[in-house]
Amino acid sequence: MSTNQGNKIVIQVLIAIFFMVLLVIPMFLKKNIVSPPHENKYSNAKMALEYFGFYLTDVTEKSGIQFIHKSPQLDPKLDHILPQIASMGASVSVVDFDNDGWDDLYFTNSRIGEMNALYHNEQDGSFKDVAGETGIADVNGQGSGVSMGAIWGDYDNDGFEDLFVYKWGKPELFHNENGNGFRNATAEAGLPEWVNSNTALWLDFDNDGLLDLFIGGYFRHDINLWELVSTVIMPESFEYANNGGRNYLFLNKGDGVFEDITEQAGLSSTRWTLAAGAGDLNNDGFTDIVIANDYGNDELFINESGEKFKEIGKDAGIGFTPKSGMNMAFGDVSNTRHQSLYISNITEMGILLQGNNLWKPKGPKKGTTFPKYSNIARPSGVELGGWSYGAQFGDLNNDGSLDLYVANGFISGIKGSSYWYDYSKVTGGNKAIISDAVNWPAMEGKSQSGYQQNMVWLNDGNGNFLDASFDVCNPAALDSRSVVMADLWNRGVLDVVVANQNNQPLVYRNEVDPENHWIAFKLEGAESNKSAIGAMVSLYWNDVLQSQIITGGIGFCSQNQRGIHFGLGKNQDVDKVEIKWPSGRVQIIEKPATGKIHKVVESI
Ligand SMILES: [Ca+2]
Ligand SMILES: [Ca+2]
Ligand SMILES: [Ca+2]
Ligand SMILES: [Ca+2]
Repeated sequence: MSTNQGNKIVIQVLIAIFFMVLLVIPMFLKKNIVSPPHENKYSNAKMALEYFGFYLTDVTEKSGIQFIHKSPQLDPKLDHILPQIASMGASVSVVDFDNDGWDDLYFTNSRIGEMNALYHNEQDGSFKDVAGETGIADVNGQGSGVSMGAIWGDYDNDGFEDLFVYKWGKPELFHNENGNGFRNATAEAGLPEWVNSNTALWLDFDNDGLLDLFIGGYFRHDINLWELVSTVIMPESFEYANNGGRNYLFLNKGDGVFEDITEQAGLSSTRWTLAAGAGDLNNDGFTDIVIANDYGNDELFINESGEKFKEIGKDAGIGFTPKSGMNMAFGDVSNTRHQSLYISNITEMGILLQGNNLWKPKGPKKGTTFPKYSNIARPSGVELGGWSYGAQFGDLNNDGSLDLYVANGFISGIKGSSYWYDYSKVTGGNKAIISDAVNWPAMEGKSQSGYQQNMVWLNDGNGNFLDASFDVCNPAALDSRSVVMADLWNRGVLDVVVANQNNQPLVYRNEVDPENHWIAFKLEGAESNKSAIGAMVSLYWNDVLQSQIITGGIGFCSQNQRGIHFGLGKNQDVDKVEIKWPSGRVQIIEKPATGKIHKVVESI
């Protein structure tokens, strides 16, 4: 190596360090970070059952789910950073599309010409792909963009769950024809021609019994990633980018038509939205929307009487400290009736320590009607993920407290390589440099936060979480994206399904200590929307109270089972369940029997 070359390398390293420092300045730095202990203490099922009350078995092969996600191939002008741009799209959503009482799974694919899959639950542990025959496989056609995720909701209240597929491309709505197939209802729905979206939600924001539709934008809506007019498509900043795709709120008119009411509803925002959740967070009977944004601040839109929304992220505490928000999960983590919010971000030891956020509400701030949140991720033990995407709460061991599964891993490229140093060259640039893709250093097959394990965090009952990732399963180290929990075989336990970028999904069958009891509810609205999306279910037992909200999409590009599952620990008796329907009705069932799934229709 010549002296010249040596100097050049030293300068490059110094520049890299300089930009790295710039990158982390607005982020949350912490001292003495210790990696989570990953000792394989209880490596067998018996021990896991004894110490943690459950274990997860990988049953992907047995399930017959052979779906393989393929990431987008885009305009050749993006080839040098394609793995980075094309890093999303592996998604999974849970639906019982044929109302046979068994949850089915829908996976999205993200390459032109590749098929999405609808796996029908055959009830014997296996699943069968019926997407082709039902008409919802072929949605990634030339010129129409590719799928990023899907949500299910019964928008016409005919008793069958309908499908909305959000894409980098043409959004598509499919009407469920009595569980026998799907009719493409996009043309009459009045949806936009093109949205580059990574999240959407079904929600009834005005409580009229008709599900409305929220779509979050990532890239600007006027960008066709296959036919770029310009390479100036990237965020203008890593911390305060406001040049992402616009968000949309569509009012369901009841006749299959959706009206764009974004502006009058106060939801105009052009941040880089990656995840969103909807639920009544301030207990006024109206569904609020909370949004996780990449390259900037997260947002909380409080619903003002079903007429419009007011963004109060900063006042509520969650709208500070710009990070890389990639997930939104709701969980009553300390059984206080209030939903905490879990937003995933990026943690790369020694480089970027944003940490994931667990926002816990502390009751209304003085003079306001909305909660004030504080981030308790660190004391709760759920701060340090990796390059985290999807995360979901659910009581995995039925002990009465919500646990957390987090998917990690960005790009697993050449082993031992790292794009982080190259990355720092652009992250320190000015607006003009950052926003033009041509300035981003070529990836050349390198890894960036690749080969990361997913995490399973167990709630100890006080809202403190223990890392049991290596104890309760063989944790995946794929580039995992979306995660769902569902009782796939109606056994009273939550199974876990993970969608992986450029890979097969993982299906985990959960085996839970049979001494831990449970109860579950499947709701059907009458005056409220039939899917009961937005309903809050509060369960009272043994001086404990836990609330859960039925969501129309939650996590990262995912949707959990529609039913609500509660673990009860050793308690066999429940005092009551209180259901607050979106219509405003409160329905109470005294002493419901445990160990069963209750079907509850809204009583009017
Ligand atoms: Ca089914
Ligand atoms: Ca329907
Ligand atoms: Ca509505
Ligand atoms: Ca638990």
